[in-house]
Amino acid sequence: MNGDAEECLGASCVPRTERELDRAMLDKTLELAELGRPGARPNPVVGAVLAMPDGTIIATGHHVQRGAAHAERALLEDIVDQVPGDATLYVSLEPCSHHGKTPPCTDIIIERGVTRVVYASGDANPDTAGVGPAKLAAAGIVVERGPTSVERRALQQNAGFHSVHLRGRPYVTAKWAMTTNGRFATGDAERRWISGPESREFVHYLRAGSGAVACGIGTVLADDPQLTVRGPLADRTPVQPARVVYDRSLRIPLDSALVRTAREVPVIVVCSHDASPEAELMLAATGVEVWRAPECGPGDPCIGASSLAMLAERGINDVLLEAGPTLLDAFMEAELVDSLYAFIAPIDAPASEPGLDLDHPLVRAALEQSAQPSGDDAMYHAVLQPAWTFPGATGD
Ligand code: AOF
Ligand code: ZN
Repeated sequence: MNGDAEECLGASCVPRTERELDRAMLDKTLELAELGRPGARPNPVVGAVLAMPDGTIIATGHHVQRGAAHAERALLEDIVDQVPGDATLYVSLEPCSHHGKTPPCTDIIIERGVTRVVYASGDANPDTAGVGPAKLAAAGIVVERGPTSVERRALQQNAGFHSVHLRGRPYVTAKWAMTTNGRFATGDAERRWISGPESREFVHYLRAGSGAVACGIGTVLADDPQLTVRGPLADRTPVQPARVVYDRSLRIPLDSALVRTAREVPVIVVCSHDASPEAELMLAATGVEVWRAPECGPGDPCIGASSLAMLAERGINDVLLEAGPTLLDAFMEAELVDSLYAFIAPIDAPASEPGLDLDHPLVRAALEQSAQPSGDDAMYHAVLQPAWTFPGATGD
């Protein structure tokens, strides 16, 4: 058995056709939820559908932006009359029951006379977890959770949100581009980029959905990156991701692009507990936040769990790790890579260039997946730590 809705044995069980409708409608809520990316960050992306038993969709909604109406409320506020008695409200996340920046969704669901609610995954936020469904059920509403396979996809859709609540740290996605022989540099002064324009545009989409983009000091010294969302997505990204640099001994240059723009988009530099106080003062004067990792001493890459917990405390659910081979390897060794995107360009580079061996566990994890074309590159995506495996996740 795959864990999905059980075989229909008793008189009270839901007929297969109805379950298929539930699955299709929940799939639709997951699609709608994606429209909220990147605006909803750091809130979860959520979609909602109101449908009749014959599959007719009456209304849809999604959570557009933090502080704006939740998906269910956005949908129900658009409906002038009472909801038809036999309609079902489908939501990709359990309806909330708490007062946050917006009022509880349970209130409007009850007010509008909804009789059945089906949701895809639970909400890990302790302010509301489990309370909404109980409140709706107490009001006489039929409340069901969807099939496990949809639930797992819904959890993965908000992996960072669930990660922060259930593991106390952000979800870490490693991204890198390499040549067919695993090199991270072309060795060709004429060719700056390894991956093509389509891949680089996709990386801006990944950045926009992340609360922070991180790299190591080696990348800053070699490439002087900005790590911001640029291009067409920039206007749709209400809050740029923070930039995080793992820089044990505070070598980051004061004239680097990151430091120069630290007052526009936050820069957090993670260093060892004994890094130079003078360097810290100079960086602080430019608006950079220097964070001393308590467990990080000489020779350590300072990537320990405490620095990730610090990012979670700052409302960062997802970290996109755009690091070179050394830091990527350290994260992998520490079992801190949750998912990855690898872009492989159809070129070779001299073996003397830095890179990862093709049998490195990260590269192997990527190459085990089937490739998707991304312009001339091949894109590999692997999930190493699915959100439904987090302790306490509803889909485990
Ligand atoms: C829902 N539907 O569409 C979303 C939910 O500050 P607030 O009021 O926006 O509340 C944010 C919390 O509400 C968030 O942490 C999560 O627990 C839940 N998000 N819930 O019923 C939605 N976005
Ligand atoms: Zn809500």
